[in-house]
Amino acid sequence: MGYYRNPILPGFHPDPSICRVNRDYYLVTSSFEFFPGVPLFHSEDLIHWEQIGHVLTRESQLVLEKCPVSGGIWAPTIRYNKGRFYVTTTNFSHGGNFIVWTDDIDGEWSDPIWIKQKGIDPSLFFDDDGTVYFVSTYDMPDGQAIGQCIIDIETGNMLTETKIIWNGSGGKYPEGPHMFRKNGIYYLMIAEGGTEYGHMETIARSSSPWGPFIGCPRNPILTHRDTRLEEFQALGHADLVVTPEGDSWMIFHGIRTSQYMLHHLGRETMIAPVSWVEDGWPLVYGGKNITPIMEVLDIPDEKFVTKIQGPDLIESLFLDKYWSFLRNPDMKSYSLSERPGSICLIGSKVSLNDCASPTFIGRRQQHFNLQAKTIVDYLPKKDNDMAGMTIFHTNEHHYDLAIRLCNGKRVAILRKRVGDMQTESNPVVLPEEGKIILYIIAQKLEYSFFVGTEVMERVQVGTGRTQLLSTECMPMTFTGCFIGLFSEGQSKAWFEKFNYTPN
Ligand code: 6LW
Repeated sequence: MGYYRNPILPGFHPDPSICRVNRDYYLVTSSFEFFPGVPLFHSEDLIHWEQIGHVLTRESQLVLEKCPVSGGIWAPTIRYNKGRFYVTTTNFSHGGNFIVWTDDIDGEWSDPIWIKQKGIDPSLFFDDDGTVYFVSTYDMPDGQAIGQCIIDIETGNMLTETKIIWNGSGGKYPEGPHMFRKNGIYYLMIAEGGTEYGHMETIARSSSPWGPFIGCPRNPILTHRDTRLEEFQALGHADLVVTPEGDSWMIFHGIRTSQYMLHHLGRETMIAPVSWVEDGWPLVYGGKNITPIMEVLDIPDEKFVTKIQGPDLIESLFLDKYWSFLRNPDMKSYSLSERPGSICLIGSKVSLNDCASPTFIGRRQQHFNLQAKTIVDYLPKKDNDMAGMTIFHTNEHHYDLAIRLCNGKRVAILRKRVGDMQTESNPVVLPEEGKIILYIIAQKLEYSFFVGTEVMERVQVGTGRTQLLSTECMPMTFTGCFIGLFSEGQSKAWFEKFNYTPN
């Protein structure tokens, strides 16, 4: 009996896709308005994952200018064929569907090869005869279906018209399609029901990649839509991978609610074993519900399963793989050279309240309970200058522990922006100069914000409910909370170290 913990990629890591090369697994997730785009992960055991970088690291690959909240990069697919990795995805706010490729998974990826077929959630299927199929959602006058064409993988040219190949099992929003071939049969797996609480995964099969596709009699093969108390909800948007030993596993995303029907960490990547039963259809985790601790029998290789992982101490260095900017950053606003061991954030007129690219660098919040801490050297010069640490979901939903001037004095305040409301806490007066320590303590229902110095006991500045940074409390968002550093106005803020410690 072995155990592992879901989610395998906690925090805002939605729309996962996976491929295998020999004994190495690679996984990508969507990134929307954040830059770099498409986080890229590696694993040797499907359970432990390490981020090795991003796929879209240049503005020539990823234009996010004026990208709205949850615009930008929607669902990606990663595939490997004849020595080359491919990722196809959608820039929802700039250009549509495209493919990038690399022959070195640790190196740079190509510039986009644009694909004319519309829709979202593109995927690639390389058939044994060398044909390359491009499949995505396809908008019809009366709804959405799954559309497919054949493409030239070198040029992206469509070699056939788009053909509707399946409408799904009847759920709304058939999307997230992936085509597989097993024992000569073509399987088409999709998500339906929308990415909220009605989300589900369904599958169909045919003797031809063009259909007709007949749905699995046990559809949906994965859902928590009818569960009331399961911690995980909104399961769907899956991809499949087969181990070298021939075992099948399914990755998908789901949410962990902080309280009834509210979540603030975004959609998180999970995994479950799949068995192919006598009727030739897949059975996910034996038909059981997906749980935080997964029990797995008969693992062919013990290394696939690890005992329950304790929380890891994540001490992030700056500008390493974990960190993201909002939209395309002006790199003149960031400097690692001014003071060794510090990052300098130079503010601008753009604030966290703007749908633009403020001076901000953040990492995904991946745990309900944690402490984040940073040390900042910051002397605001003007009344509107401020810098500090933020819990950021969108430009209309963020809590900012900020240092600013108030009646000529340097103070710490908690600025809370929720929708069309904004409040500022009573100021905590700080020493006129010297480094300040900022702390955020996150719990499932509440964030607490503190300030201190090497000599001053930390003082609470304010609190904020996770409820009001939850996806359900804002216009559509597909992302999740970040813990970030920011600077607004002309003054320079030097941040030293950044500790993210799950409790
Ligand atoms: C993704 C699609 C979806 O492209 O949400 O609701 C989109 N379903 O599958 C963004 O995650």
